[in-house]
Amino acid sequence: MKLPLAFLSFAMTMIAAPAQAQRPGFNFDESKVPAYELPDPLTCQDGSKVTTAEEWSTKRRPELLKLFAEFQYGKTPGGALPGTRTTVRDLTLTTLGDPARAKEVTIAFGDQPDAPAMTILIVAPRTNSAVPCFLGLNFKGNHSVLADPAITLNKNWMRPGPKGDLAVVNNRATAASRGRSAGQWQVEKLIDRGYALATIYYGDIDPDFDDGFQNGVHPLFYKPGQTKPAADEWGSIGAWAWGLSRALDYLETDGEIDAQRVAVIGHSRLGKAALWAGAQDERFAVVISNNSGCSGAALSRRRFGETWKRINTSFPHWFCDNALQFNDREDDLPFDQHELIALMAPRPVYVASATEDQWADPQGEYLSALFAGPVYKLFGQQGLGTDSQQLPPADTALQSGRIGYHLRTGAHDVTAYDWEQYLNFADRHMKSSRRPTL
Ligand code: GTR
Repeated sequence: MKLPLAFLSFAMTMIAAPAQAQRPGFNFDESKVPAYELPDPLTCQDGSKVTTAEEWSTKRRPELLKLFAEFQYGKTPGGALPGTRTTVRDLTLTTLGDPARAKEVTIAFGDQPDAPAMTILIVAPRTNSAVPCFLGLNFKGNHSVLADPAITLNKNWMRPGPKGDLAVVNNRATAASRGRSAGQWQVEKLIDRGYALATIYYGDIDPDFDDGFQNGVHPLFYKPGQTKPAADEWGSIGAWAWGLSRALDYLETDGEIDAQRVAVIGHSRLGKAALWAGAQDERFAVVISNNSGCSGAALSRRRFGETWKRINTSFPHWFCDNALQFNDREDDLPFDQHELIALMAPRPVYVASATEDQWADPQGEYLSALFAGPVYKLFGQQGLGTDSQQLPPADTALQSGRIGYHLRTGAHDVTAYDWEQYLNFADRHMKSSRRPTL
């Protein structure tokens, strides 16, 4: 699939990058996107062509998964750990009123007293039947998702906010952070529409800083004598994705949640984690990437906004060490991110961008969604429902097929508008039907 130089310059005139998005040394000019050739999702490494859904599922899909693991996110060394301890604490929320019930489920990974533990906050509509659920990691603690005093204030290490912000002091959350991210989660709206929310502070699984993988869940998997992941083993995104699958293990045992109808969702770096979780774990019925950008939904070869080298330099712990080999060598990558989107097929997947989020390359996110389409077609499913390489107008959701997309007006964020689209998409694909059959 060869894309001519600057074929999209017309499209980008519609969403000129705002000044604050420009970072020196990075390209925000569509006319300067280099010519590039994308790998074909339907051509195997041995050159053979995939022509059936079965060939995709048995040959090409495993091959691609392996490549993404080996050269980007790192291999996940294991599944559920033996000796996991689960404790459930019911909560009485005073902020949402009677329509909701809530609990905190703490899963300690191992029987050591200091074993890493993640707490899933579950808020669900009060009904007699199991409900569909959105599962996502949060940035600031479960207590930030809803300003309700019943929710435990997270005590784990946390990245600081902007200077002077008292929500996080000395890398610990304070009471000022309660409800801080409520706008990004829209819990009331979810409950109203009949969905549960299950959410986990991502730092419970692996704190988001480069410590050579001494904390978080990585050490639990070290072989005797091993002190850090091997060059092809998981970084933090791999660990966060693993945590999402462990949360789904729990949801499968929770009679209040319909585990056949769980949408995994994430924003930004956690959008990257949601995509990697959805790619590896086909139990996720729907996968949603909100502004995931570089190493998430955006095509790496476009080198628009954040680049492969930049992300591996700023956040080396997110990826495996092998990823460094491709710094400034995007054209040599054995995959591109449209193939990550294709790994969800035939399950519904949604990619969302924002006009001011040029760092995340909305055009590259859109093209990934578009170019995953041929794999959906193999399954007799429609992808985006258009062949146009031009970004759709802002605030117009494409939802006719199994790949959804919208470009929201505004900044790098998750807003009520985004949730409205995700809920519509979930209604279409999860509300009345069970997980689409593979
Ligand atoms: C940025 C990073 C992006 C995105 C974002 C976030 O600094 O460059 O790739 O992941 O962080 O997660 O907030």
